[in-house]
Amino acid sequence: MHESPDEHALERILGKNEEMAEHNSDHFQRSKTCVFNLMSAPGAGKTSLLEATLRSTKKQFTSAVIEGDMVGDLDADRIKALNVPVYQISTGRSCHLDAQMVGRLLHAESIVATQALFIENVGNLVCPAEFPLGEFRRVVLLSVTEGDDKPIKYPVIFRNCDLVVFTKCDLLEYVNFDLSAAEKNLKALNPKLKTMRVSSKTGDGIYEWINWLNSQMTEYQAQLKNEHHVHHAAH
Ligand SMILES: Nc1nc2c(ncn2[C@@H]2O[C@H](COP(=O)(O)OP(=O)(O)O)[C@@H](O)[C@H]2O)c(=O)[nH]1
Ligand SMILES: [Mg+2]
Repeated sequence: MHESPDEHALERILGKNEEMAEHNSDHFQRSKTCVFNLMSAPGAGKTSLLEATLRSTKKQFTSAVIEGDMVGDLDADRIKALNVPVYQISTGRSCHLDAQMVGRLLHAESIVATQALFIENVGNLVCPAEFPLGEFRRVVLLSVTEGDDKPIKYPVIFRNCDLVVFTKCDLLEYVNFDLSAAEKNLKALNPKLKTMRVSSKTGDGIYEWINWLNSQMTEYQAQLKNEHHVHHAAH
């Protein structure tokens, strides 16, 4: 069977993105910046989780944020209100961030200086999955209002991530979301995948999430020290 020209073009674009992502990753390693790429469907609670995280971790580590959105800077304003450095990327018609867009910010003062960099990707469960940005860890949020079948419908993003955070768990009693079925579906895709349950509204699970962030940052620094390069587990 012949591949269509479109498939060749897509392969080229993805290959170029991989190269750029490697380049970004090298820069982040030099400045010892531990990068988390947060992905989800629109409205799953990425900005809310970031707000809860930034409020609770001010004394633990320094943070900066990149906000990816097709248009507007509403989320960036929410982060700015917490006095955390934030950089907006408007993707226009593109439904995901790519490594080149992130690459333009590699020398930004607060990105070079920060210990943790959170990248809020464009809300979408399809396209961001194929475009690594140079991150150390990839996190996918799945809100309990979306349905426990989403890992089956969007396998690529859930297979290629390090952690799935079930969000809005305060709403569990109002929705038909079978957490153990969702976990089973995720383990079928990736047996090593870690999951956790949070509510940014009540604060439940936030402590465990922040512990996970701290453990990943410690691992990142240890890898940099011992091996002079880091492993991107999920890609
Ligand atoms: N009940 C509840 N609502 C939440 C929670 N987290 C976010 N939301 C709401 O969900 C909507 C989308 O949240 P947002 O953080 O903007 O999602 P994003 O588009 O993924 O960044 C907002 O109305 C939030 O108030 C939560 O833990 N519980
Ligand atoms: Mg948001």
